[in-house]
Amino acid sequence: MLIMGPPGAGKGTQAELVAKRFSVPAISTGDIFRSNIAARTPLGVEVKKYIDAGEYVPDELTNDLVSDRLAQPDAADGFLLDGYPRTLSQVEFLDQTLAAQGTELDHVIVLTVDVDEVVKRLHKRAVEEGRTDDSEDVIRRRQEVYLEQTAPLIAVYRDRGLVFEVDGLGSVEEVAARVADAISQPPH
Ligand code: B4P
Repeated sequence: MLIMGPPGAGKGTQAELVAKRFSVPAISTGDIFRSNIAARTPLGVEVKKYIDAGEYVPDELTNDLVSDRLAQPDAADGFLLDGYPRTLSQVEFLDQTLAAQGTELDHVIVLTVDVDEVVKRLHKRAVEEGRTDDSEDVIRRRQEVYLEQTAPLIAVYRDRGLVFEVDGLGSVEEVAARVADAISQPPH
């Protein structure tokens, strides 16, 4: 399974709930990058400049990290990818990685939330959590990058019959119920 949507749509929030409910690991590239930044690892030092500017981390770095993570034993019986893939090259890499493991994607959950709402959520998060990529300029840049590079991926997965669009407006619990309902349906 994977979960997509614009920055601030609630991917991370919902991914944790899905992971618990379906007993699979949630693999968030954003979280992995942030923990590397906090621990000042070589990867963290390398990716910080991209994240702080609202740009995507280069595909090679992101792909290597995901393939290492997917090779770990806890991902053998299923996983939820949160915020990956975000580019066409990441989609192709993921296809190859999963094919090599003899598996494939089943559900692609796309959280839909309008721009005004995501900007409101990210401003709130900026106050509460102080994330360096939640400043006004960076939020705007992240929206642009999403529209340019990630939104087109929805059509790719829709052509494969994997997309389930879920309304991301409402309480966390309301959205979680819709996500669980989508996951319980077979691919189209
Ligand atoms: P991510 O960590 O994926 O961050 P995000 O898009 O901001 O957050 P998300 O949609 O998960 O929102 P959340 O649940 O937190 O990426 C961060 C950066 O890492 C990217 O910009 C990029 O630079 C880099 N990166 C990550 N993956 C990459 C990749 N594959 N390739 C290249 N670069 C990559 O929710 C947002 C806020 O809304 C929270 O405060 C939450 O509490 C609130 N919220 C959630 N649900 C709500 C609801 N129903 N109602 C009200 N508020 C809600």
